[in-house]
Amino acid sequence: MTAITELKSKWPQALDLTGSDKPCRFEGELADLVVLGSPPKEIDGTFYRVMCDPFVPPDSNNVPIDGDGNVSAFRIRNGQVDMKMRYVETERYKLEYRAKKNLFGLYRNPFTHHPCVRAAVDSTANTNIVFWANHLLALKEVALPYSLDPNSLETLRYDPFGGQIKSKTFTAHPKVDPFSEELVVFGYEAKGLATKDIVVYSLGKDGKTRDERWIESPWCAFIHDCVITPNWIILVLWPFEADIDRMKAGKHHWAWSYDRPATFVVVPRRKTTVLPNGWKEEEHRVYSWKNCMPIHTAGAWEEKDHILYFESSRVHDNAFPFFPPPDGRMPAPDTKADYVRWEIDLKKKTGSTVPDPLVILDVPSEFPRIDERFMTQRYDYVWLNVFIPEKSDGGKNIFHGLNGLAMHNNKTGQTRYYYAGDDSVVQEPIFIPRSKGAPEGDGWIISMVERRGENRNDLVVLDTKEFEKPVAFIQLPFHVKAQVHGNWVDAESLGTWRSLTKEIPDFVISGRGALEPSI
Ligand code: V55
Ligand code: FE
Repeated sequence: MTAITELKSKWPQALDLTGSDKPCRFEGELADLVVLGSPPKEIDGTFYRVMCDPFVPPDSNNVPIDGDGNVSAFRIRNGQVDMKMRYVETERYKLEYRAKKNLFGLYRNPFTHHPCVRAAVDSTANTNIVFWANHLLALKEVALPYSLDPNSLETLRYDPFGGQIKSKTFTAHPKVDPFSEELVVFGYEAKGLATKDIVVYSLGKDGKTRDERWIESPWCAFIHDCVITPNWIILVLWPFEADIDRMKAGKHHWAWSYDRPATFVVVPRRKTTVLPNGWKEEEHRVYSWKNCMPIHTAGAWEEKDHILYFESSRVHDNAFPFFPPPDGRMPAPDTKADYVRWEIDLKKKTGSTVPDPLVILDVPSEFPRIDERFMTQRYDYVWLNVFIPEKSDGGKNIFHGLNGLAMHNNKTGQTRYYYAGDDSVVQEPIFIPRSKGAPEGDGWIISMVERRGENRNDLVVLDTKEFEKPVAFIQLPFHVKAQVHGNWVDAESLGTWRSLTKEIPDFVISGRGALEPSI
């Protein structure tokens, strides 16, 4: 008999395509999922998430962040949950779906793509799902957004803001300012591949752009996330460099540089921003620390008119070893990671170094999220995906073993943990307020949990009042890949209620059942 291990598929046996990261590629829907416990009746809305899920076997030299965006939606209402999954039908996905093989080579390197697809948009739309100005945006920082139908998840169009956006790129981490009711956006490599052009602007609720500002980046850096305060946007530059010649040689877009510091570019959000200390209206300022990777931000605030604070996760080395430095050096396997608070004094000259950040949580942590009704203001609560070492199922490294969630109170310094169980890993925590006017942090956290042993997932619901003990598990009968990011959209924002799953229209009962009236 032929053993199953003797037969090979056309999928590369890469680390990011096996085990927990094996392709999902599923599209479909499930009405009324099995739930353990009960999702609170007050929860009414949809959780959208996206995973990086290559539809075709990727180029074996490609990196784990370049798979097609596969979106899941979970509609929670009256304690009952429907789900739907569908790929974002990007130009790239449609071309490769038809060809049934990869036509795009390496991440963000058009020189490695098949010549007949070079004119196509090279976005996988795989990083974030954000609802703004009545568009459900599927985002990838290398290009402009795709918009999706929030109920059918059908892909509607590329560039839904109708050509107002002059940049070629749009961050996957735009930030909503709930006070000014703006979506604050940036794009880098904004005028094309490996350019130093950055654009910053806001989108009103009407979907119109305003306060557009173009600046030059200190170098062509990887700029994944940002934070906002009422007056400033801070861009977080990772120590990678892009290089056209390297791309032309068929190699990666990015190489880590041990000579570059993590760098923060502070840009005034508006022309009317009051600028401290002789700062000219058209200026931006650049501050840096040491070589490290502050991956994702939580939030930021202003103090005393000239001090900015923001918090982020921090890995003390290259967290993307698939983009090594030119000499190929790999990060130490015991690389430290933590969650920190940075301080930027705007009275300090551009080019200066910021002090060592304050360590808020000395555990490997990622995906920090806050109660985003307070974005731009000082907050007390932050939720993070963490590695609880004493509970770990056998020393998995920090990039593959985030086995719990933390809820940290910045005011009291107290941290509460939710541990997902042996053999389980947890994904980004998303906050849902208990009601519109609920105090900061009062509500629920939802997070996708992977049950490795059972090869399936649960969506966990935690009450922030009793964080250790879930109130519900929403059970998936199959395995989904880890999400990159997700967001909650309440029912009111989505407008007229429509079902996420199929509906059974009214019909006339045939009367042909066993107990029909003629008996
Ligand atoms: C990240 C993820 C991306 C990407 C750039 O986590 C940065 C960071 C999933 O795609 O394109
Ligand atoms: Fe991200």
